[in-house]
Amino acid sequence: MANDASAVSDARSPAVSNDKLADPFTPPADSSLWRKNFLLGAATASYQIEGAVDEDGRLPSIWDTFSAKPGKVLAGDTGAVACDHYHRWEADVDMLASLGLEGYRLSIAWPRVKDAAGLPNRKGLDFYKRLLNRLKEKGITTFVTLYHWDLPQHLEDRGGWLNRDTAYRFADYADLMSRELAGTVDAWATLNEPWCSAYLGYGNGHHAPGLADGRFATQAMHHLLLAHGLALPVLRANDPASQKGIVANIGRGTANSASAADQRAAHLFEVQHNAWILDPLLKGAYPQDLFELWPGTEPLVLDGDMQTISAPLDFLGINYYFRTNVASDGAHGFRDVPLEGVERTQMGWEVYPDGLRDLLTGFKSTYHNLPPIYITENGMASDDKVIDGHVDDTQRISFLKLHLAAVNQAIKAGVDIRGYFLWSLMDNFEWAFGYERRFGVVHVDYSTQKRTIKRSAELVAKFLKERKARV
Ligand code: IFM
Repeated sequence: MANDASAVSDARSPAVSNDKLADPFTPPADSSLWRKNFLLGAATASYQIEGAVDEDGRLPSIWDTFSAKPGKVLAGDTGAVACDHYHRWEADVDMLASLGLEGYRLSIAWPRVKDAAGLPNRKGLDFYKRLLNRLKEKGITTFVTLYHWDLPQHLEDRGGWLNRDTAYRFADYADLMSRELAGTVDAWATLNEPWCSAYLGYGNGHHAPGLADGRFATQAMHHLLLAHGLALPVLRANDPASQKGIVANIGRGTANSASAADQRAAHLFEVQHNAWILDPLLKGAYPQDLFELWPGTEPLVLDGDMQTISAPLDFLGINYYFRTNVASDGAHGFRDVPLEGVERTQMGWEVYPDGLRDLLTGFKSTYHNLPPIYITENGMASDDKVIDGHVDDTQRISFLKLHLAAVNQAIKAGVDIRGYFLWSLMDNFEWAFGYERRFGVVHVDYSTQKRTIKRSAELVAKFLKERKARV
């Protein structure tokens, strides 16, 4: 691990920043990222880029409803138009291919492909067929997420993820999609970040549908994980050649002091962010510490549910962004203690690549059945501006280099990591923060829909070209 740590500081050394203008991105010659089979791609999600929310029979989603409510999204933004990707998908695929990106992770809008009676909506299905066929023609590896938060509103009206039936409706939806799209999808992810759906959507109300109750959060999580577990065998039966997995966001919690109480607080932070999802998936049980943190919130679990949830995965998608420094709250929990003098992004999130390495190596020792990993999201928001036709997103270039160095260290420490997706291909609708926060490696001018390749994307493209040219 000593060598690994020095590799991180090497990546942050003055030598790197002096090199900024020449090439501040390309990984060192001994990095595993030079391996040609290490997939490098970019990710997006349906509601964040597609727009066209009422075209071709698309039904309302919980995010249409939520974002229409005053005060829920910054500046009253909604996904109604977003990046207009529904109409501009061909040019967007050309742009992706022109950057040499090898993988594309997209999500399907459930309300676009089924009508309220649960019957297929051909026009919506055709959109994804065209898109995936074109990606395949371009030789791009396709990762498709079935649920990236845009639940059909009519299902929310019947209780959403608080209603066990939604898990069965999800399995039906997975059945339709995998029958229709088999052969064009290299990897299926059932859910994106169930932590966000359950905790932000039902626990604190910051996301759609905007409910706030701890018991709701744990029950919604159980139904989300059940939905995942019910969908897996369906995907396996309909599309045996593809990989099947799930995507979890993970958070690093560090203790504000060496005191036992603060160490415990950091542990509980990670239980709440990571073990809450990973333990049921990989150990077949919820972590009991979660219910010390949130007493009385045990979900209703029926016989057989945990076996369904913990069926083997072909891959685990990991989304990582930042760490949280915490101290004991003096009772059963933790409180955030923001650190001074650390580098932060436009979101206020700390730039902390070591957290990614440490979590990945920690998971390898905690979960003996840890599946192969793809980093399905990593990136940062910055207030990027187009100046003379260019976007010089210096902080993002350094961020990506540091996080890819952390991934390389985890690989060298024995974690089986097979690829990395930039979040995001282009600036998009950043949920409760609307369009103000720009996560893309491509800039989007929302008044004209003009795309401008940022410097970070140019450098990633340069690296991919060099890697491809190597014999
Ligand atoms: O934009 C989101 C994405 O939809 C899910 N993961 C985190 C990203 C940045 O907040």
